[in-house]
Amino acid sequence: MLKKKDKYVVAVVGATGAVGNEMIAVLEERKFSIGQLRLFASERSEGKTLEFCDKAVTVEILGENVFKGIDIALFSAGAERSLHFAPFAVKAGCVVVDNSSAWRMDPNVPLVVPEVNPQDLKWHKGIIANPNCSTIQMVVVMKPIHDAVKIKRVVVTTFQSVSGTGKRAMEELLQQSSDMLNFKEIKPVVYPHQIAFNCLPHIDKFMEDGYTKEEIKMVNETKKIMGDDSIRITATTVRVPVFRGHSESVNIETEEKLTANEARVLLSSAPGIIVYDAPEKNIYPLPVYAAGKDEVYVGRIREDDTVENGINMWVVSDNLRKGAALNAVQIAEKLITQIK
Ligand code: NAP
Ligand code: 3JN
Repeated sequence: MLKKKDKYVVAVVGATGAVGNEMIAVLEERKFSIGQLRLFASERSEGKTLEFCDKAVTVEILGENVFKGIDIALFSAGAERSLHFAPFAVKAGCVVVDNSSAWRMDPNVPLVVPEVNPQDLKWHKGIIANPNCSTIQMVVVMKPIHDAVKIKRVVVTTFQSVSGTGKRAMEELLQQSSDMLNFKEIKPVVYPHQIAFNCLPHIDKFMEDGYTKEEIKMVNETKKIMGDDSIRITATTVRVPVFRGHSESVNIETEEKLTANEARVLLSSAPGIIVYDAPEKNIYPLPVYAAGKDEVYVGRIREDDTVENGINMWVVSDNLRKGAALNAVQIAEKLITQIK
């Protein structure tokens, strides 16, 4: 179990990846009380160094016996690695904050967004799961609305950037964009189709019922985090040629009426949210402005009069920060403040 210390030994597993890189940056920026930072990746990264607080830290190869002496491990090396290695970390006395889908729906593992369900951290047994990026930015906005007027149903469509797929996908968008502009042939590798100048209604694999796994994740994770199985949710997830920042069109039906103005006031005072909503001045959230920021941006708030109590909004956040690295570091920060 985690003990109160002045400084902690923290590990980033998957340190060389898009999320891992961001975790290192967020730990530094937020001055997390770190005595030693350990970085892990695959054999491919052996000998590499990454910078943390102006010092080069050597990347180590992940293994079952590496966790002795580590207090907190932030995992982002994929679900397979999390499933296999997290139990070894816990056995060595480490608390794992896992960014993958491996443990999210395990009833013994809390799935936490600090603005929404920090109370769930109290019952962790060594592993805490970080939700999917698209779920995180949506539940941050749903929480104050649910508390005020109870949400009955949500219809969400996402517009997800390529950084959600990782480093290779970012390189693919760059390469294809350049090839297109130079009249060269496009060769899709990471995605099944061209991503430059295109939209793909396909994130993660297709399930038997025609939904994608990403869509199912959004539905199941939202109910678990909100602690309410009665909320009905349907999702369509789309990959768009944006480097960083996921956008979502969210339609919410509530038990009681919430006007657009009331929603603006309510969301403005909620933690982690910035209401950016003045369409008459062309002011609405955009991924290019949300990139690199910590908050969830909400705009285009309008009433939906096709149902008794409905509201539409446009929600944008940096998927690598609040959607992944920042949320994981915030969980770790909350954990250490809760140690008695
Ligand atoms: P990425 O850029 O492809 O990076 C993958 C990382 O995992 C690299 O550091 C890689 O190390 C490491 N890795 C791969 N295989 C490994 C192995 N056998 N042993 C040790 N390390 C290994 O991917 P990413 O975008 O950072 O995403 C990483 C994971 O984070 C995803 O698979 C997903 O589970 C999770 N994720 C979560 C969210 C979210 O919504 N919360 C968003 C994105 C990603 P090498 O460089 O040595 O190959
Ligand atoms: O595609 C996105 O925008 C988010 C991707 C998340 C992701 C990518 C690969 C594997 C996940 C995730 O967090 O759900 C996973 C996974 O762990 O299953």
